Amino acid sequence: MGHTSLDKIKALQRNPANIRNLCILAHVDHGKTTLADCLVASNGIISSRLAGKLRYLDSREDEQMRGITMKSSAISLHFAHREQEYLLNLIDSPGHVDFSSEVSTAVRLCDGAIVIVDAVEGVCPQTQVVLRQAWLENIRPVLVINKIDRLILELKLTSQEAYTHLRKMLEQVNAVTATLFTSKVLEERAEKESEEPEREASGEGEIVYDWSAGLEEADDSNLYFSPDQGNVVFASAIDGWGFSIQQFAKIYSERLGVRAEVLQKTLWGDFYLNAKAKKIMKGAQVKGKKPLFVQLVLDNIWSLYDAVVTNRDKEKVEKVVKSLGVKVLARDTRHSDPKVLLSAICSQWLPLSQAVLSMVCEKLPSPLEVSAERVEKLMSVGARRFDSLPEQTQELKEVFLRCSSEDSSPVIVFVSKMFAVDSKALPQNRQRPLTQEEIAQRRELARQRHAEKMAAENQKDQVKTEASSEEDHTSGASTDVSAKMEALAVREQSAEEEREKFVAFARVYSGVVRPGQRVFVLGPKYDPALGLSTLPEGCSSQSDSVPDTPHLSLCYLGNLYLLMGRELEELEEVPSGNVLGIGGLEEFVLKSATLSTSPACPPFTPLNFEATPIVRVAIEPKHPSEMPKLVQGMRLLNQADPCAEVLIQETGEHVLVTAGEVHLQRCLDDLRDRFAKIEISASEPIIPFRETVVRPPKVDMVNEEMGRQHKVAIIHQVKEDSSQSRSSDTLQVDSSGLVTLTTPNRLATVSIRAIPLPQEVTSLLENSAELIRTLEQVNLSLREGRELEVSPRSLEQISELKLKLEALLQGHRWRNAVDRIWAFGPRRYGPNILLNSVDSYSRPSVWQCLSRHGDKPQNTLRDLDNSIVSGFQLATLSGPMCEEPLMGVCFSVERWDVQTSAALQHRDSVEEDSVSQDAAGDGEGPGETAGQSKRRAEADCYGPVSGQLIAATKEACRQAFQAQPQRLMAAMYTCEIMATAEVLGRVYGVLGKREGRVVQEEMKEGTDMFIIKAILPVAESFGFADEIRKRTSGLASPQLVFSHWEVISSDPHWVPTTEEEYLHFGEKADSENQALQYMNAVRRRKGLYVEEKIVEHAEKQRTLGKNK
Ligand SMILES: Nc1nc2c(ncn2[C@@H]2O[C@H](COP(=O)(O)OP(=O)(O)OP(=O)(O)O)[C@@H](O)[C@H]2O)c(=O)[nH]1
Ligand SMILES: [Mg+2]
Repeated sequence: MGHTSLDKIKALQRNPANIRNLCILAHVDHGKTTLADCLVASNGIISSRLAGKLRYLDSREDEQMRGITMKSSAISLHFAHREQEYLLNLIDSPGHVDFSSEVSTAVRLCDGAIVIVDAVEGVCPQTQVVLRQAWLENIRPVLVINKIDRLILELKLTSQEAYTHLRKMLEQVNAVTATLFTSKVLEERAEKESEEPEREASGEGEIVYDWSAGLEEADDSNLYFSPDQGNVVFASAIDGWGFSIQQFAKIYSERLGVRAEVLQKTLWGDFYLNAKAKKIMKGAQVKGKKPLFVQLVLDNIWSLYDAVVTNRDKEKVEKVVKSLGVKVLARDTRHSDPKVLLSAICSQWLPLSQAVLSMVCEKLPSPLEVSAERVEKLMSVGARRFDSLPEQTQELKEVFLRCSSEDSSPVIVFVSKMFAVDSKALPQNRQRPLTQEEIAQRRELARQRHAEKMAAENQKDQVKTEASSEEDHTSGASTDVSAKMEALAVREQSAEEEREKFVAFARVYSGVVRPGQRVFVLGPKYDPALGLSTLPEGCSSQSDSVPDTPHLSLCYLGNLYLLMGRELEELEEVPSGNVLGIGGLEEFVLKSATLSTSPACPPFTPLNFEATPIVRVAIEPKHPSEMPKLVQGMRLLNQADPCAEVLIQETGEHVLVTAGEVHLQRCLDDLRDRFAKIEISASEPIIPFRETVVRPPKVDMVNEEMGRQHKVAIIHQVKEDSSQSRSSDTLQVDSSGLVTLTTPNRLATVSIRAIPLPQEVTSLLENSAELIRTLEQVNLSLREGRELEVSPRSLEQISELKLKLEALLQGHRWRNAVDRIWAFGPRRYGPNILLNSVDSYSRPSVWQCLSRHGDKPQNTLRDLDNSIVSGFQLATLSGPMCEEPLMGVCFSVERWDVQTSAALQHRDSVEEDSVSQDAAGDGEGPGETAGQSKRRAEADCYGPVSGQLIAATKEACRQAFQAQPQRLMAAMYTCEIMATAEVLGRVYGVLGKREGRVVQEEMKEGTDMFIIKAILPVAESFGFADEIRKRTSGLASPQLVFSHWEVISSDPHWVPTTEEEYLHFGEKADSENQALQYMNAVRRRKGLYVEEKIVEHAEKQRTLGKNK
């Protein structure tokens, strides 16, 4: 516990004004955990000598081995500042992209963040991501520029150069914030405008749009990082020092006799000291003077490093030590590593924890200062408007803002993740030091036991002498057995205890939580309006009987814990505004949840996850009999990791989906060592693909124009065979690719054509998935006759999406296409479109929510409309190439004839009656022709029409898809690699070998580093990071982030058809066809038929057919 007692922390927890909940965010390796070490050391939890080396919060073995953090962990620290005592709940987060979901879980529980930037590397991709995450959650950041020592020792910059470098870097960081801010202001402006459309419409004359309107009024001054604002600290965490401008302002105000406030404003910036006039003047750069920052701050540090590390000048060191007034131990001075002496001096002169923690206390908000905006955002799930929530719910906002911990306030708790702890590590199971009384008791017990034993032995001796030796032998064996049994029982019990226990990582937003309290668990779909109307008035989780309500369940809180890094301390109660651990929730909470005593509380908005889980592997136990253990283990893993997904596929495979290779490795280790405790084997990563169609190419594989070549005879044969097999009596495919299919009962016919979507449209749809989902929800509720309150912002976005689609779908073929969109798929929000091109059918548009209230759509849905949509959903979910989802395909329904089903069913049922009556007679109904009855009999044996239509639509889509040139799409990663010039060539080599391509290469200013941005197929990425690291001796280490899907240009169904192609590729075309290899690999994995030699529907053959 260090030198702060548990009682003190408990007392501090009661005063929210002096609590700071904060997390440390940064790109990987910028020094988060090292900084956390320094802060932890300031509380005496670890020795300050070990700070920076221990990485105390990286408690897992693999974290220590790899040197990266993999999970976020919290620790509570005490800090006294300006006669006030503060409680800091600090969360260290990982920087590796694979674990960015852990960052989301940390950010949600905090009010502020320390963002760290490496002084050499500057703003990196994850820096931008974390700044955005902080922004999206409305938490306030402060900046620490770390690793200043690298500027001195590695880059060997002069203090003046370093100042220029730092200024540029600060600009970069602020540029990221500026982009976020601008987009928000513009968004707000758009919202305001859409709320007052009438006023604008009635305005006279033209409306002149001023694009910057709103930007000028909005106050952004406290948003940016600036040393004179006091929200920037310059540091070297490894050497244990850090400072803010204030500290130097204070030091120099005494020495120079200038007011501290003046120095505070001028120490950073273009100011210099005019020694003659004894004045601080502006314009250092123009006049070629040393800026104050260089002269008064950096020069001191530079000379210290120079004396201690570079020159190891003993005399100078002594002088410096004396002038700084610090004490240095003799053994530090003599130490062979100059860094020891350096940190001994620095940690007294400019202690890092002091600088950072005072900045945190002054600049970061307390739980009392949560902004109203943030509360509304947390409480309004999805597209709902805050003011459309029930009144009782809106009243809770007040409670939030007060952060009240009175007993009368409702309890509101958010659990952002569940983490597993060894049950031995829980405080109630931990061995603690014994009190005097207990020791005495134990001694007494031991004495008694000893006495009994002695007595028993005496007895035994007597028996022994009396009984025969044989008997004695058996009795000895029986005691042996019973001892064994006992041991077994004990072992079982301990195995039970050894089980992983889950602790919820949570924060109290209102009220006081206590162990054993009964609270509601609000599911993500819980609707407070519905809950309040079904539950009796005044019902709370304490009420005796709570009627069943959807998405609402009750649970009892288990033990409460104070999170202290590797340790937990038990607490009796936790008031509002604190971060805590809650036990006993594993049955009720999967990954995250909102808990409350009031049914009016809405579930909080889901966490923003930046990472897309993309790497999947199938997992099997080494011994098949251990399957149940594996299933159980995977269930635990799923709960313990915010981002990992566990699925069971239709094939029965257990699949684990993770964010990347490193994450995968960690999940597998966890499964093996903690959750399943069995040997497991994981398959090769399963690589996702997408299937799509493209426009017929104009040139063939040897770049000859199509249709001019000498065709080779045998191929015709194949072509004809295949075309024959494709048409039957219910299926027709015409030369333009229009597929007409009749249901087996011949009552319905659909004609469908597959058209490739322009690439921009596909990516637009893909990026708008969330929005399309909202749109679907709105449409669904409209269809059911309910009105869903949608926030104007969502409506705005929807109409924006529509406009964008209209702009992208231009040309004859796409006329009115956007209005004719029938559905999106798969899963109703995917990147494929079902288009209504049936002339005789105008159906309500998917955009109907955009039309003003009042003018209800005139068109109504035709019967069985839904079957067509379902068929389309099924077809897009798995394509004909290798049963992977489709992407970027538009299915245009051009004909849809169906006998009006209502009439049909009616007639059917009437006829059925008459038939059953007639059955006893001559068999055929009176007015019924033979043909009709036959048809009806057929209709009966094929089942309901809706089902048939679904199947027919699905099949028609698949056939239409196959009538076009088909392509596979591969998932692509982007990566940014930082490498020095010497290893650049090797990086390129590795990229080239793995089919990666470089999209950008630039030199990082002021360093000899190159930044390479490259794109790499996921399929080729396994082991990439390791290979790069090995080939460059650890100098370059890339992080892979999923970027987009890309069409693989080669046709998997391609075979040579012309002489030139024969010459070039050989008869069987068995030279490399990447797409075919990928496709066959997937088919083989899925147990589908793999056709290795004979090719059926090659695009070249069809083209030939057309030109014949
Ligand atoms: N030169 C120098 N190295 C530092 C400094 N701070 C940290 N490091 C080194 O940078 C490396 C990464 O430090 P960590 O604290 O583990 O970085 P992190 O941000 O926690 O990394 P992740 O948790 O994996 O994202 C370690 O080798 C540290 O020794 C510093 O101020 N100067
Ligand atoms: Mg770390």
